[in-house]
Amino acid sequence: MKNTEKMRNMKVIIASGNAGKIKEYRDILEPLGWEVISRHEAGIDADPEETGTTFEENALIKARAIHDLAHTCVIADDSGLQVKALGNEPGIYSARYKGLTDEHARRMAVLQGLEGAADREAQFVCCICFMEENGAHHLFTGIWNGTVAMKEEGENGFGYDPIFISEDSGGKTTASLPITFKEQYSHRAKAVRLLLEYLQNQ
Ligand code: ITT
Repeated sequence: MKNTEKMRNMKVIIASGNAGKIKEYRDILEPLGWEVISRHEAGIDADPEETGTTFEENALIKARAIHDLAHTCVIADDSGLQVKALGNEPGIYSARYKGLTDEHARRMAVLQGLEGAADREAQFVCCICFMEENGAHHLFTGIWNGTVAMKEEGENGFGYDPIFISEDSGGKTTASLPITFKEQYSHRAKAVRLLLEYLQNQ
């Protein structure tokens, strides 16, 4: 089978419990003909502990845990916001920053941490671990540079989108822009593009 044909018939489980991430993978991959199945839809309720110290390690942990149960192609995603003036925090702890369970509270913690800071530089990082049916894995990382806004703005997206202003957004927070903007420019879109390039060249 030709690669282009194979690429149109991919079936993959997204090893994530994050509805925002899963939606973004669907929005990018389904128009390409991929069958995108969430962990939940696959009937898997494993939520592996993220014991790694890097995005790459955690992405691999998540991919392997789901692959061990499903034995099929898996995409796992470890991602987060690194804020320079906060020593690159929240980073790999973005989903549990300061032990806070609420997304709004975590955004406020970042904004408070930056009170009075001149440097609001930040970047979103997304590491994808693509695990093949045979268990071989490949890592792809996308980075999206920007700054942290002075306050929350916008309703779209998830997580830190209401406080992230990417360098290519004309000064608007990601959450204020149409969803299609992220599909094209985000850290996740960049990592997916690297994955697609890899598959295309196999
Ligand atoms: P899974 O591990 O089940 O995939 P999670 O939300 O716990 O879900 P991570 O450990 O990778 O995933 O944490 C990622 C966090 O980083 C996420 O919860 C958001 O707070 C933030 N984040 C990542 N990508 C983001 C994006 O595109 N927009 C806004 N926030 C994002």
